[in-house]
Amino acid sequence: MSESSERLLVTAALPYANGPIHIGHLAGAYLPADLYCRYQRLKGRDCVFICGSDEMGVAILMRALEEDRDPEDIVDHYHPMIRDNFEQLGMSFDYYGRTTSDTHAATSRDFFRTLDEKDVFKLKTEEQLYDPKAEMFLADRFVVGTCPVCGYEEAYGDQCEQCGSALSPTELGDPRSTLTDATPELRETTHWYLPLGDMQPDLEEWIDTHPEWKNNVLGQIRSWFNDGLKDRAITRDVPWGVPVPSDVAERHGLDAEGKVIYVWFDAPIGYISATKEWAEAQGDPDRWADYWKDDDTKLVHFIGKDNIVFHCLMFPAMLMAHGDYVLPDNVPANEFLNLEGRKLSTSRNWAVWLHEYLEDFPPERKGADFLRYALAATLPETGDADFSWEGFQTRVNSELADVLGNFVNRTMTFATRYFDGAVPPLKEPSDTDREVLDRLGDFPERIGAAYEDFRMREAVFETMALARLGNKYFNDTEPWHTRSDDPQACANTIHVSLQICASLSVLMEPVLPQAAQELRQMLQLTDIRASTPDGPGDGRGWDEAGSPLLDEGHALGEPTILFEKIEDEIIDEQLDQLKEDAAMTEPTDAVDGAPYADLKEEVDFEDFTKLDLRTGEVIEADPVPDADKLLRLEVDLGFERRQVLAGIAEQMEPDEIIGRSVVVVANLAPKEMFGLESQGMVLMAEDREGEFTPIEAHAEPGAVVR
Ligand code: B3M
Ligand code: ZN
Repeated sequence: MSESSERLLVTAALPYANGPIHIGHLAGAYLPADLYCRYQRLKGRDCVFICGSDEMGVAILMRALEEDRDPEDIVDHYHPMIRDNFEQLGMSFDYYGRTTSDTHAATSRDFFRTLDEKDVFKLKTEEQLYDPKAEMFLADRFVVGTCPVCGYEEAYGDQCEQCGSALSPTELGDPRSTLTDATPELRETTHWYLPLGDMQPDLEEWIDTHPEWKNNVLGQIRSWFNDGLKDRAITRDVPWGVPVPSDVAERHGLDAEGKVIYVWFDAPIGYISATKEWAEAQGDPDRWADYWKDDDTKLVHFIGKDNIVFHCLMFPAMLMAHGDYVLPDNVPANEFLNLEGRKLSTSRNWAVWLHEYLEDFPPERKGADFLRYALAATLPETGDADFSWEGFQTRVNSELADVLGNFVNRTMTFATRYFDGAVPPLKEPSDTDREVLDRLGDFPERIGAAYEDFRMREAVFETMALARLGNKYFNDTEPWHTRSDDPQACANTIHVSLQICASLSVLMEPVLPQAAQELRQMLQLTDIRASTPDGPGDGRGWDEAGSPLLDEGHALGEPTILFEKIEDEIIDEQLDQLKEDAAMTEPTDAVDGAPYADLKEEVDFEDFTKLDLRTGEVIEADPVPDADKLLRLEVDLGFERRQVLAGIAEQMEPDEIIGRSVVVVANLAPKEMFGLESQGMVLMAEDREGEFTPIEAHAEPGAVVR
């Protein structure tokens, strides 16, 4: 961001209030956003950090139906839980709202009305499936039936889990309502569409002005553009959501009854409504508009990669069409976090849930700092990353305790024991002393540049580098020797080390806010600007932390142990618990008990010889936009190349399959999925846990398999 900007408005994706939050959520959006905001506040910038619960939409309704509760009960249960967990982990939101608020309903409906009056939307009338028993239309996941592509009988209305094809509910054979099991009937219904297709040129032009965005983000956007944006329905016939305004429906001679605004239309508007509520709470109700309507605002959305299309294309399209609002300046989306080498999964309960983590590692024992640090050091910024309990322990013990904690502790202990707990004077500093103070001066800018650029891992690494520098300096100057040989040299070492501690207490605050406070307490360092919205906005801050912050003779407080190490048993317990919970949730995980697939009917030899199996080498592999499960493979069969779509994207990275020698069904009728033709099939072994392994041929491409 440019230095000249007057104000920053930072948002983190609004989590669905339909379940607890896990570390994957934290690493995707919330922690990087919080690091960024705390840094900006320490810089003295006007930075407002907005978040809240996403409480509308089908995700909430599905959960309510599963648990046989009202949607209101679901969100009333999870909203406070999520909000409190965030607070315990130190997320420094200026405001945490919820999309069931009156302000939100009014703001979304006004936005919808404005766009309707500007004739931005298209209206389309189509036949959709209707459940006569439940008396409602069956959107997306409320209907199952037979997949027209692969014949799988439990395909959902929006997607077949077996072959990954994107479907629409009316394409299913033998459709059934998941609500009542009734056979749905076709009924006509009219919906509002956002014509993203028509808006593509404007969006492309705008995206072109942001070559500085992260590669993973621009890559996804380009692939959406290449496929051509499609119009998106932005209303639904479901009984939970922000109601379509009746006057808007009447304008078109329609009845708004039963129609709600699609959750991905209202949720991003939630950022605006939460900013309004924040301004209201500040006693300055109009102030929200400064952040949304003044060009001197930089709007930054922190999200996980699954939300890119909504924040980089759909919401900006809405904002452009409206005309009164600023567009995002950056959308630094993160990739996914894995856990112990496996994909995090809510349904398989393969996750570290924040509410459970906080019980075992409570904030009072710096559980928040531990997790913030361990995650920040491994954020999935450029590709997927892995969290492991052993890695967590190493970060805490070998980095926080052994490097940072140790440096602070030896410095404080020396100052207390040998210098009466006061900052000794610096006199005739040696070259080493001077050089270290010089180098200290570079840290704020170096760490800051990484934060500005959304390279959070690097910022954390550079912060730790200051503690390492401190330790090395302490070792090199050997104050335990100079204490008797050369008392002034010893005083100089402790003086300089204390200055490094003081600077660290500011520079480490974004990632370690608890330890930073405790360290300042030890140093009795006051007059420091807060990194949170509630603390003092004036005082010394980030830039001042490059120069000595403590005066000679300044009285220090009592030394304390900054970080307690984590014992092996604690880590083993976490691992056992994780595996136990997953096994309980997914009994088939225990392979011993999992059923073997039934044998199919007998075929004769002639039938078998009809299959033409060939070996091939995978030359290219890339994700298929919109299809979470599919990889597009380019396979060399020796005599020709084939494009094959394989439903393995959730199990394998493209890199893992490129270069492998595989077996291809070469005479399978081609079929189209997601606008791409699949010209064959790559054979995979599926084990009882549902894991795929490619059948490897180790023969030259084109060899006949029989
Ligand atoms: N609730 C999806 C999610 O939690 C959605 C984000 C809304 S951000 C405006 O990933
Ligand atoms: Zn299918």
